Formats: sequence, structure tokens, C-alpha cells
Amino acid sequence: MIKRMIHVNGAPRMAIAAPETTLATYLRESLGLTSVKVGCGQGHCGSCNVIVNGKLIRSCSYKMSRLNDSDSITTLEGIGTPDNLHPIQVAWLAHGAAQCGFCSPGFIVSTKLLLDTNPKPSRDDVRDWFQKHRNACRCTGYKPLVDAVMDAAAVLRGEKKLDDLYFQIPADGKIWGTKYPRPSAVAKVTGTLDFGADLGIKMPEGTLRLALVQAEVSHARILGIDTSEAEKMPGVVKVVTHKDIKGKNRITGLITFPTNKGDGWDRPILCDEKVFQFGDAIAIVCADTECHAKAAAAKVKVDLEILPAYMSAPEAMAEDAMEIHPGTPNVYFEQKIAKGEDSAPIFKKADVVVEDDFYVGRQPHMPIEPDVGFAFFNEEGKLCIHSKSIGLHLHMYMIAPGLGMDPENMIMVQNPTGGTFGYKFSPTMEALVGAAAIATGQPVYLNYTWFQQQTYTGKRSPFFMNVRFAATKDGMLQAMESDWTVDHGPYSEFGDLLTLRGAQFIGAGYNIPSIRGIGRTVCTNHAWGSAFRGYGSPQSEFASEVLMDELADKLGMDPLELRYKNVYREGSTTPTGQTPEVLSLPEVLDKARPMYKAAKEHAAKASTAEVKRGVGISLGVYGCGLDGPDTAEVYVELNPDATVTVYATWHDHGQGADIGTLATAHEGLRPLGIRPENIKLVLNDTAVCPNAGPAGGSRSQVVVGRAIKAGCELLVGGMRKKDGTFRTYDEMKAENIAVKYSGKWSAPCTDCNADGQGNPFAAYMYGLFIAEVAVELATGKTTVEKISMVGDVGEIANKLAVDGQLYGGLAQAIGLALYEDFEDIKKHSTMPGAGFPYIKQIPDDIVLEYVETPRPEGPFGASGVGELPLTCPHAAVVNGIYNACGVRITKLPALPEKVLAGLKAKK
Ligand code: MCN
Ligand code: FES
Ligand code: FES
Repeated sequence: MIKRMIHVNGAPRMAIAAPETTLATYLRESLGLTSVKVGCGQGHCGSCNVIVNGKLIRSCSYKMSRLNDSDSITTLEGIGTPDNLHPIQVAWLAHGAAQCGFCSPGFIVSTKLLLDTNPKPSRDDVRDWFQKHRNACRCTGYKPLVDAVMDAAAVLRGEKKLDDLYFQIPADGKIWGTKYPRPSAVAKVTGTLDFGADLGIKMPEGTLRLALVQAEVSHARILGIDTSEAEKMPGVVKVVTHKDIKGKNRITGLITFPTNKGDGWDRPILCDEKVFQFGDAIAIVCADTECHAKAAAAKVKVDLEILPAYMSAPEAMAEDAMEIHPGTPNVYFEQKIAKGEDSAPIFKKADVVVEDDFYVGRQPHMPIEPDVGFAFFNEEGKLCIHSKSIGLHLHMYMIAPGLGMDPENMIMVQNPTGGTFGYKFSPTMEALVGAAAIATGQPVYLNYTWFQQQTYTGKRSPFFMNVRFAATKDGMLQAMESDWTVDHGPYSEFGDLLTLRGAQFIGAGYNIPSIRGIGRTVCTNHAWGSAFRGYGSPQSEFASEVLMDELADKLGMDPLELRYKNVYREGSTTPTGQTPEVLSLPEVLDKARPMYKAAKEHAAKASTAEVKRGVGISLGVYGCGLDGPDTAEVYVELNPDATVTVYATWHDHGQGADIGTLATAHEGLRPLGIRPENIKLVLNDTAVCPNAGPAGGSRSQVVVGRAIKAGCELLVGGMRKKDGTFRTYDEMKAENIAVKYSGKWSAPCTDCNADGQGNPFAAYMYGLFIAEVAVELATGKTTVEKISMVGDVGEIANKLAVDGQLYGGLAQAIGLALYEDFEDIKKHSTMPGAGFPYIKQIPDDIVLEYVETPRPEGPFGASGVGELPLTCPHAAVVNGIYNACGVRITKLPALPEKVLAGLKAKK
């Protein structure tokens, strides 16, 4: 043990700790300073930043032995508190700089030191500083963070008033469409919001810490599992294997389509007969400390017969490939598309045909917060599971049969969540902590390392695509043929639905009268496919948006004008034959045209012999909702003190479920003249909230929003007196009028049929992306220097939330275009290894423009926004590369070596 007399946030402390303990662990666990967040735990993300003697330190990799007597440490708790916010924190609120908020403490601590040392930084100074200190954010696209730093610096220099940064409610009392900060923002910027790992520290004594025994191979038969040595290790209470699982030991994918050749019961909670992918959980060690649990996990012996691993769809489709799930073919689902008349004769006669092969790979989600959760039995004997789930009711039904639990006896709760970007549409550790709690009867807690997060949660499913367009010589699309193969990893959940997205979104945005195509879902041994922001559209639209560029090239037409000719207009239908709910794309393109022209002029002027500059565009479309009659229910209740409570499962990835619920409910309750702070939110707890569905498919603002609107209207209706004034709570009670209402809504939609035809979504979101890129000819390195978009997400509920969604999504699309991958399990298992974009890889120059077309079905005209910025800006980036240097990249990511090879091939 070491003993040091130190100062923490100005207070003297006697620190006694094991020398190997990290400073982060000491601050969090011994002092309870949980503003210090541990994300990567490897020095790559800066979420654990603290200031030690005037230096910024990543405390996750700083050992206590390095501390000296008299050292002075500052954490976020020492910078500002909810009652006394520091100007940096106020600026973070004003710019919506805390989305999930997991990175916020680390960024704010970092900013404090920057401004202490450089009170008047330029934007580049700020960016250099965050780059140097590896402050990583996955949600915000960084620009709002730099905006916040600039404002905070101006306040600290006395050039700006702090009060001007605080949001003022307009005179009409309306917060819909404003920059009202999200309700969780103060807790996020002060580090007082307890995320899963913070709650874990605060769990009661006797809570068991869990460690997983995981597969280190990708495909194997299990011959035996020997836990005897592990059971004798210090502190071990139980080693849980498949034998301890009371139910079917399978997570059901709730198979979506009857034509699926599997039955959806293919994902083990704990592997019994086979290992299907690297990282698969084989056993759970439950012990008194994490250290003991991990040491014992290393002693579990698993006897394996290694089988051939099929790490991509073509490998798993080979004739001699064995069935990964015996009894189910590796190609287990097919989805056709057949719209309009047969395409073959049209292709034969067409003036122009373009065709190409495309690949969009296994993009990793890379939230800064790794997966975390816990479980316990409550006083009623119900199994309570708290996790990062963004589909609580869905997950309950997916895991209950496997655990042998009646869903009636389960409660699922979402912890404040540090980003998911869709991976939490799948259950991850819910069934594991559930199984451990059932097997031990004790509370249990499990925190993945970032390595586990990366290797054992779902990833974007790669699509291998071939697409053909037939067009007239003046550029009118006549027909499309498509073929797409989805590598969905070993577990089928939502794979069929994802494959349907190929039918719905290849060619989306354009009126294509005739379409024929087929897609298939393939089982492989790589990471299981889970939802990822955009869900099928980033793959599908990459193919059609790059091919549109190829068509423009072949016709000698401007890519924007070619698109302008073909976008949805009166009489147009989507690839599924649906009539678009609004026809705003021509207006979106009209708004984008001058931006595009200016960008091209700039590129022409700024190109040099060494660095070629170019501009690429792409069109993005995505539906808001789960297919078909998507449904949500919420409760809206009047309280005795005249406040109103909204109960909903609007799950929060970090996008702003709280502000979405508040802004929508406030607008719905405006006849009452209620102030926003008098609307209480009870979100994401199945014990008290009805099922409003998962936060996937950018559906919440539309579908949950409509249910909130319905509930508010019912309450307002119940309160309204004949004279137009409103009853009080007591008057409602006295007249026996209900004070709690269920608001429900179902989308007036139909599922797609076997030909991929139907009306799957009540509202869509539309956008046009413009990427300005620079390509270094000597190295092939591409930089996105500016990215702009014109979006139509309907009426905007909250400007900070919507801007934030777009900035952050654009950054992820740049990552998808140029850097990110999870193909090489070893190399891609760290943030830098997987191509996580840091601030200097994302341009500071990001321009957002809007066309706000009210949506007939959206609440108060709103559509969704979350996934729009990741539909296909990556196509704009590679179209920009082509425009700059003539190299056509069709397989992502566009790594320098690929561009360089293209340059060499051209020569
Ligand atoms: N919004 C608005 N006005 C509109 C539309 C939306 O103000 N016209 C706001 C909403 O109130 C909400 C946000 O924008 O705060 C996103 O709304 P919506 O598009 O309905 O999407 P969901 O709330 O259903 O969120 C899910 C969506 C998805 S599917 C993924 S994946 C995703 C995402 O949003 N993951 C995210 N955004 C993310 N943002 C962060 N920071 N972290 C993630 O993991
Ligand atoms: Fe410490 Fe990532 S740098 S948690
Ligand atoms: Fe930065 Fe979520 S707000 S990681």
C-alpha cells in the first residue's frame, strides 16, 4: 500500500491505496468522485481526464504509485456544481454539447485547463488541444464542443455575458422548436448523472461482481466445460454455466418473417453445444470483487473442437461450408423486390446502363461508455434488470423464455446511457446478469471492458451489393436491378428485417418505375449483426448514390441535376411503391444547389499539384418507424400540485429522449399554459411505463410523439370546462373525471409483401449531403475539409437536439467513409485501431440547412432525424474523391492505400 497526503478539489486527503490502483478507480471508488468516467480504460478517450498539478491526466492509466505528497488533483466536481455552474458548463448547455454526456466531464476538465493556460484560443487551438489530449466524442461531431469552448472563453474574458448563454423562454411560452436545453443537461455537465458504472459502485454490500469466460475462437464445438478449479478460487460464490440456466438458454430473435428458414432460437445465453463467434459467453464467474471474478474466470477450462470459421458471407455461402446452426442453411432468408413492369426488356432497350459492385463493411458503434448492467430481485421477488437497453419491453420478451422467467415477474430499466448508436437494439448482457442473479439469488453487476464492448456486441452487418440502372439519354431513370447479400453474423435477430431494408432503400429518393432484385441474409462466424444508426440505409444508399454518380459521369451530366430530374415528385412512388408523404426533395436540392456550386468553385481554386480537391454529393432518405402499423402507448397524468407526469419508454441512447418527450408534451399541454418545469418525466422503467416500443428506426419523435400528443389531448379534453377554462385536480376528482390517460397511436401503414411492396412508414426524413474533400496524391490520404447538408426532418421539436443529431451523424458517416472497420478482430479492437474519428478527422466547417415541411402524420408536423445523417454522406465523400482525383471507391472504408492503388491504376 502507498500513503500520500494529497489535495483533491482543494480539500486535503490522506490517500491509502494499492500502488497499482489507477487514479480513476481511487477517485471513483474511494472518494465517490464519479464525474470521472471510465470509457476505454486504455488512455484513448479522455473521459477520465483530471488535472494533476496543472497537467491534464488520463486517470484510467495513471497509477496511484505515481502520486507524490502534496499533489493537487482537480476533478469536475471541483470546477462547478449544479447550483454553481462554471461558465464552461453553461456554454455546454447552450450548445447542446452534452448529448449522451458520457464524454462531457472529460471534455470540460480538459477545457478548464486549456482556458487556464490560453484564455484566448482560436478554434484551431481548441481542436489541437482536444486532439493532443485525445478527447473523444462519438455523439456531437465536435463542432458544438468547440462552439461551447469559444463562448466560455469569451465569458471568462468578460467579452460576453454569462446570462446571454442561458435559454430564455419566449414570451408566448412555447418551447417547441427552440433551443431549450435537455432536462438531463445540468446533471451531464456536472458529472452528477449516474451512468451504469456509477450506479454499480453504489450497489449494496453483497453485490456480486461478474466476469465472463469467453470464446477466443470464432467457431467450435464445445466438448466440455470444467469449472472445478475456478470454483475454488478466492471470493468465488458461483460459476454459472448453461446447466444453471432454467429456461431454453436461447435469446429469441422474435423471428419477423415466416419465410425465414431458421426459427429465431439461435443465440445462446451461455454457449452449450457450440461457439458461434469470438467473444461468445461460455460461463459467468460471480465473486466478491471484480478482481477475484476475473482471476477465477481465467481458470475455467473449456475443451473445444475447432471448426472452420466463416468470416464473411461469400465464405459461408460456399458449397462445402458446413451449416453454422445445424439444420438451418447458412443462407436463411431471402427478400425479393418487384416493382412495376419487368426490368429485363427495359434494360435491353435502354439508352444507358450503369452497373457496379459495392461493399459497406462492419462498422463498429464505438460508444465511449462500454456495456454495463446489473440485476437483483426486488422486495416483490421480481427480477429487475438495469442496462443500456433501448428496447426494454422488446428485450424482456426476447430473454424471458431463455431465462425461464415469466415476463410478469420481470422489470427492465434503462440506466442513463453513454451512447449506443443502435447496438443496444439487441440485448447484450441483460440475459447474462439475469442468469447470474437467478443462479445466486444475489444482486449482480457486470461492466464490459472496452475490448469486450468492441468484440462482443453487435456490429453493422456488411452488405455485398450489385446494382444496375437503366436510363434514358437525358438522364431519366427507367429501371433498377439489385442484388444484395447481408453478412449478419451468427445470430439471426432482426437479420430478415435488415435484408428488407435493401428492397426499401436501394434507389430511395428517386422515382424508378421498374425494379427487380433479390437480397439474402447469410449466417457467418464474424460479429453478430445488430442495428446501427441508419440500419440498412447506409449500405443500400451507398450503392445507389455512388451509382448515380457513375450514371452522371457516363451521361456527362451534373450529379446534382441528374438527381434533381429523378427525385420524388407528384405521381412518384418509393421503391416499395408507396406515395411519399411529402414532396420536399426538389426544394431540398434547390436549397443545396448554390452551396454545391460555391463548393465546386472553391475546390477548383484550392487544388494544387500535390493535393486535389473535389466535391461529392449524395441523397439520403430513411423511414421513421418499425415497418407497418408501428404502435406506442404512454400515460399522461395530472398531479394534485397541478404538475403533469408523462410516463413513456422513449429510450435514450443520448439523442435526447428527455427533451423530445418534454417538448412534445409541452406543446400538447399548451392550452393549459403549463411551464416546462412543471412537466415531470418518468421514462424507461417497465414497472411504471407502458410499452412505447424501442428507440430504433428514428421512430420516437413520430410514433411515441403521436402517443404523447394523444395522451395530452385526452387530459386537456378531460380538464376543459364548457366555458373554455380548465378544471383543477380537485375539481376533476370531485367530478369523478380520470386524471391519468393512456395515449396511443398506431402508424397507418402496411408491411411490405414478398415483392417488397407496401406502405411501411408514415413519415420519412430527407437530406442532401455535400462533402468537400482533399486527396493527397502522394499518399492517397483523404480529408473531409467541409461537409454541408440540407435536411428535411419536418417541424423541428428542439433545435439543439436536431442540430446535434446531424453534426454527430455526419461525423460517423465520415468515419464510415474513411476510417472505421471491425473486420480484423485483433487490430480493430481498440478505438484508434478501429479508426475512431478524433476531432482533427472531422471538419470544423459543418453547415446545416433545413427545409421544414410539416409531416401530415408527425406530431405537430415533426418527422424523425436520428438516422438521417448516417444514411449516406459517406457516398458524398467517395463521390468527392472521384471528383478530386478520378478514383472510384466502391468498397468502404476508403483507406489511403485503396485510393493510392486507384491512382496508380489510372496511371
Ligand atoms: N427531434 C426533434 N425534431 C424532429 C425530430 C427529432 O427535435 N423533427 C429530436 C427528438 O426529440 C430526439 C432526437 O431528435 O431528441 C431524435 O429523434 P428521433 O429521430 O425520433 O430518434 P429516436 O429518439 O427514436 O432516437 C433513435 C435514433 C437512433 S435509431 C439511433 S441508432 C441513434 C440516434 O437516434 N443513436 C444515438 N441518435 C443518437 N444520438 C446519440 N447521441 N447517441 C446515440 O447512440
Ligand atoms: Fe481513460 Fe479512456 S482515456 S477511460
Ligand atoms: Fe460525447 Fe456522447 S456526448 S460521447
